[in-house]
Parts: sequence; structure tokens; C-alpha cells
Amino acid sequence: MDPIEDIKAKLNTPSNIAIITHRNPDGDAIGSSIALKLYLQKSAHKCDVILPSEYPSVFNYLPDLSEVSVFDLDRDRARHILKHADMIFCLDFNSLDRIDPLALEINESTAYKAMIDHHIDPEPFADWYMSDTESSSTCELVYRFIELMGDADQAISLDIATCIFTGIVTDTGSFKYATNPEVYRIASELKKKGVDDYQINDYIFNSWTGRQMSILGHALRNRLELIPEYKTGIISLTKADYHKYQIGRGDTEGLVNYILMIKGMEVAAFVREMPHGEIRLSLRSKGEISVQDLAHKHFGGGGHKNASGGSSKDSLADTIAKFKEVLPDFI
Ligand SMILES: [Mn+2]
Repeated sequence: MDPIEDIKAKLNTPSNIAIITHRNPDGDAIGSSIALKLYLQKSAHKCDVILPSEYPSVFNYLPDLSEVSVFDLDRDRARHILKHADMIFCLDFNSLDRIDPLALEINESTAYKAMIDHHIDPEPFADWYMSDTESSSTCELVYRFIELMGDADQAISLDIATCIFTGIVTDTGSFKYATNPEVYRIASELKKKGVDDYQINDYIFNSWTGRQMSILGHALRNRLELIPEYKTGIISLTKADYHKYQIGRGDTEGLVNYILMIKGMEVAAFVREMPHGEIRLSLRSKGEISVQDLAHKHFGGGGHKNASGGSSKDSLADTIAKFKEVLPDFI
């Protein structure tokens, strides 16, 4: 049977549906989750969105955001939703370590699990998959899912369109990367629905605080190292930086991308020593250079070819040294 017919059959009777996305949810994670919820609700399903951890306030404009359940803040409510769920949709992640403490609950649940995602190598924990690494975003896939269900034109409200557009804009950096012909077609359809693309871009990208700007200034002025022979730049932040600048969740979002704004740079690394001591890496690249392979092989990470991340148990200095050592193999 056509996979979409399977899920259509499952969705034929009103169900309790939990929609889960990854930890530290971004615009694609939140946008796709709420879009799917608003869509499924129209068919008399009872839907709840569960985020493993808190969301950035940048996305406060999204419809229905106040209704989401945050596992870190209210475990009882999230557990209650999962306990009564007949179906669980897993959006914008494909391995259970992306939702850590929630993974246990998912594993124990006997609900029918459906995954909609665009990352490589999905783990086989779901019953139904819509997985496409060529798609820009999970939001693009949710749009296509609604189309395949057969009622995109009627079902996609302005609220749903706003959610979907948000994920596309965030995962493509406003149509700068990871695009494909479909995503422009879908954006056009969403615009026809009345999406205020200017306003959404303004909310997402012109939302810096003065403190965040100071962190960026410090990082670029004092913590940027360029290695021209490898077309690579590294920004590193120490635990002391985190204390001095009171750096919190989301404050360093997008920092790594500044390196690629320097002409000739093709690899960007943002390496930081988190306040609790863990070393984390965010990696970006241009063209055929795969930072995903680098992160996968040496830093226990993954992601996409041009945008990936990982972590290290070594010190900050040793992690940077190791990165420089393995770098030439991937250039
Ligand atoms: Mn995504």
C-alpha cells in the first residue's frame, strides 16, 4: 500500500495525538509541530505538542504557542499526554538521543509512531516514515504531507501557513541554503494564503538584544582565529566568557555563520566550553566540504553536509587542536 494510504487509514478515526520535536527546538521544529497540530485538529483529533526543552522567545508570534507542553517545565503534563496518545508524530529529529529524557517515554509507549524528518539515517523506532534529506525543512515536508492527504488548498489556514513559512525561513536562512524547486513553489502557495513574509523575517532576524550584540562583538574581535590555508575560521568561547557575558540559551545562535561572511572562508567552527564543562562544536561549510562527515567521525555528531555539530570530552584547547589536526582530511 502507498505509505500515505497507511497513515490516512490510521487518521480515519479521531485519535489522541502527541506531536514531539527535538530538544532546543528551532523555528522548523516548533513551526512544523504546531502546523501539524492545527491541521490534524481540523479532523477532530485531539492534538498536543510536546517540546523537550524551552523555546526561544523569538517565536512568540507563532499561533497556539502558549498551548505547547514543555517537558523540562512540566513533566507530569507531558507524561499524561503521552500516556493517553494513540499516535505519536516525531518531527524534525530522527534519533532518540535528540529528545533525551523523553526517549524513555517514547520507547515505552505502544502508540503508533510516525516520523516526518529531513535528517540523514533515521533510526528505526517509528512505524511510519516520511523522510527526505533533500527537503529544506520538516516544515516543507509537513506541507507536502498535507498535500498528500489531499486537502492542502482547503486545510491550510493563515496560521498553518505562518508556522510552515517560519520553519522554511529558519532552516534555509531565508532561502540562502538547502533550497530546492519545491520550497519556492510552497513559499509561493503560502504567500497566496496571506503569509506576511516581511514580518516573519523581521521577527526572526531583527530580534537581537544589546547583550547578544556585545557577545558577537567580543567573539569576532577577540575569539576568532582564521586559518587561510584551509579556508577555515574558528570562534571559541571559554567558560569564563559565559560567565562574564552572562551567555544564556540561544545567545550564540547563528554566531558560527559570521565566519562564512569573510570572503574565501569555506569552513566555520564555533567551539565552546559550556558552563557545565562540556565542549560543543557547531560546524558550517560551503559546497562539497562535508562537516557532517567530520563531526560524525571525530566528535560524535551529525546533522547535514553543510551544517552539523558535535561534542568533545577533551578540554577546549585540546578540542580545537584535534579539530585543526583532522581538518585537512576533509578539505
Ligand atoms: Mn529542520
